[in-house]
Amino acid sequence: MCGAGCQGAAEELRLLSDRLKAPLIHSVKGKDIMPYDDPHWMGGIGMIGTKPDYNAIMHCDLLLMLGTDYPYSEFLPSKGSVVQLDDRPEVLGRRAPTALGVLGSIKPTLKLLLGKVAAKSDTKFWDQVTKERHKWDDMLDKQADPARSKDRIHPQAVARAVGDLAKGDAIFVFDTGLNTLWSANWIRQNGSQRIIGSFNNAAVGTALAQANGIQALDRSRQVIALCGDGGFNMLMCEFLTAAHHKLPVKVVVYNNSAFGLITLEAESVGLPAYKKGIEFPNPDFAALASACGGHGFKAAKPGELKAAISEALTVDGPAIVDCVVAADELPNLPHINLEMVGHYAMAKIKEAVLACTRS
Ligand SMILES: Cc1ncc(C[n+]2csc(CCOP(=O)(O)OP(=O)(O)O)c2C)c(N)n1
Ligand SMILES: [Mg+2]
Repeated sequence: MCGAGCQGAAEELRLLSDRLKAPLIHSVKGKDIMPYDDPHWMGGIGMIGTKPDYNAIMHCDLLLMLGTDYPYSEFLPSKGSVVQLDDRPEVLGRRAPTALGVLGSIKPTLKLLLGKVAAKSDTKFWDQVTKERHKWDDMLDKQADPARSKDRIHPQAVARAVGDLAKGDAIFVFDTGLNTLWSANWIRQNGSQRIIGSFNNAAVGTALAQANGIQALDRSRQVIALCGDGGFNMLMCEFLTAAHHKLPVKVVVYNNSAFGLITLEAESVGLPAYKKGIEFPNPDFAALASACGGHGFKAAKPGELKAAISEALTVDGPAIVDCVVAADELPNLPHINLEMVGHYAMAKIKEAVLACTRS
């Protein structure tokens, strides 16, 4: 399991993976280290991840945690068949009980390890995870197909279109919310692209500001901020900064007229979502872009999506693409327990009762 501490160690990771016949999985902060399509790179874990990887973590003989302080312990083994390697001593054993904690940087330590570790020949576990991974990818493909609905754009299709149309060395900046799940699960990075975000803080609204900072450091590189509408509205003034300083950032807004993740968070603990506080009207984002001195595009129907994104990516200067997306889209849950199902059902019942009693 590879985190951001594995940056620069892709070659050693591949060698170790081949030697041990061990699938490589990653935290979202480690996602950009290898191409999505590399057969070693099986995907992410947790909500930004896959069911095959959840199964792999829970059923492996040994989990090797490399340069990661992944915080969601419920997605990690609880029984201690874990060896953790990191150059931050305070993270060793912090998220999951470890059989062994090793202090060291990833690349040099993997080089030492490769000199000692014997090759395995049994590919059963590898084959199983690979097979499940291909099935999972097929499902993701279907969910992102722009032709899935005639009149509605599904947010997965937005992420996939941005990923497919971006330049080979683009930098994607993810915001926080449901949109993080769409971007992180559906963008297929190529190994040279970078992915940046407020991943530990999960600070909503910061993607565009980060994108401006990145673009100011390197004006030649394509920088794409993928924002929720709530997050964009919180810090929309940063688009003016982009226009003022001639930073050609591209902003893709997932427009669901809501703080989408908050609905899900409420329902997952059995509370009815407080729609008055969650839903909101939006400005015309394309008009806003022009008013600030940038370029504005809008996609409200599936047929408009690719053209809007591709024009925004090729236009000279900062641009916003307003993507009107289905607001009722549910993310894939790689692992569900009965308690979660119960809470969700309870929230839905409460919402139905409230809807009847209020009318
Ligand atoms: C600065 C900040 N404020 C509030 C939150 C809590 N929060 C997490 S996700 C979210 C909703 C974001 O809504 P939006 O940007 O529209 O994204 P969506 O979930 O709809 O994709 C909020 C308010 C946070 N993480 N950070
Ligand atoms: Mg939203």
